[in-house]
Amino acid sequence: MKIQKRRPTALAALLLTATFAFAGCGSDDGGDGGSADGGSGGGDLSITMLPKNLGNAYFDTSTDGAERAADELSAEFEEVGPDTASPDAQVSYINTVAQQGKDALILSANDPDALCDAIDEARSADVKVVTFDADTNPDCRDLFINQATAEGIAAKQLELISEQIGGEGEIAILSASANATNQNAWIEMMETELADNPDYAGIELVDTVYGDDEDQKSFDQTEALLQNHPDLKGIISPTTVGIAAAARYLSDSEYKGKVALTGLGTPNQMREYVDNGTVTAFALWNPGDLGYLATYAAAALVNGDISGEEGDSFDAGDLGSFEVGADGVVLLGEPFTFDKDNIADFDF
Ligand code: RAM
Repeated sequence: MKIQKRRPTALAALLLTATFAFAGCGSDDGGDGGSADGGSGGGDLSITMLPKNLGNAYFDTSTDGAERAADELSAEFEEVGPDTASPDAQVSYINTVAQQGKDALILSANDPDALCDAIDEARSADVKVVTFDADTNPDCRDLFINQATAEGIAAKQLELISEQIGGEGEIAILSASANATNQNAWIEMMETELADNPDYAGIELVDTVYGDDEDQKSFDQTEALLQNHPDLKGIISPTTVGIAAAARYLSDSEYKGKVALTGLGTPNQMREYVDNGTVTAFALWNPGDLGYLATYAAAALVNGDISGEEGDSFDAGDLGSFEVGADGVVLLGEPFTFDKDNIADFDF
């Protein structure tokens, strides 16, 4: 079992390198994977964060945001997690949180159903459970902190690929794991939109493959896609791990600048490929804000400020006040597009 106790991120907060175009777009502290020499805070509130997997820059940034919120709330905070993004690997961490009697668990779920028994037990032991990034079934957790609407995320990626391939031709999707609730919701909406929206009549989705949020597997799947579909015009990768691996493959191949690549990436991982012309534009939200918001939501549940009912509202520090929507969902904002004109303004 891997446990990462991370230092407070007050220093990282001071090292903000730019004023960003959207709220609270903070800087990553480098995400070194953490050290075992001290958790943050030490107050009455104890919070564990469980990402899909460790070693993913996206989750390093969401954990930094969560830890910053935990510092502000004087909460005890730790990040735990598996190396592989699989539901089985997450179960033992949830069991441990229940046994430890933590106040709250914040997790990005690797499966909508498979974790629910373990989560039920944790909730019976009075642990408040907040999903962020990738949800479980709504009845299994207290709240879901959603980065942006699934419709908005799907629409943005289609808009980008359509622009990049001139509205015509074959495209493929390189996703994360086959069970990922978040990627699957976005893919389903992209499929519906491709079928229904006349603007996309010239675009054909010919394949969807899974790199499991593993760098090498995503790289190999990119190569296979290009070999299997010689007429491929573009790839959408709705995962930060997938898009970075696909960009690395394309960048050193004959397809650079010929096969378009877009999706969801972090500016720090994609910068090189935007600079060298492999990628023109991609999207994301600020994972740091997402972790920060999830932590304030967890604290509001634990403190009894909210129960998770629709219409409940709570304060989320720098990000302001948020309201719980239908099905216990709290929405962070809208996806944001990064390109060569703005990518230098971001550091995460
Ligand atoms: C990866 C993970 C995460 C997803 C981002 C876009 O880091 O799959 O769940 O939200 O990509």
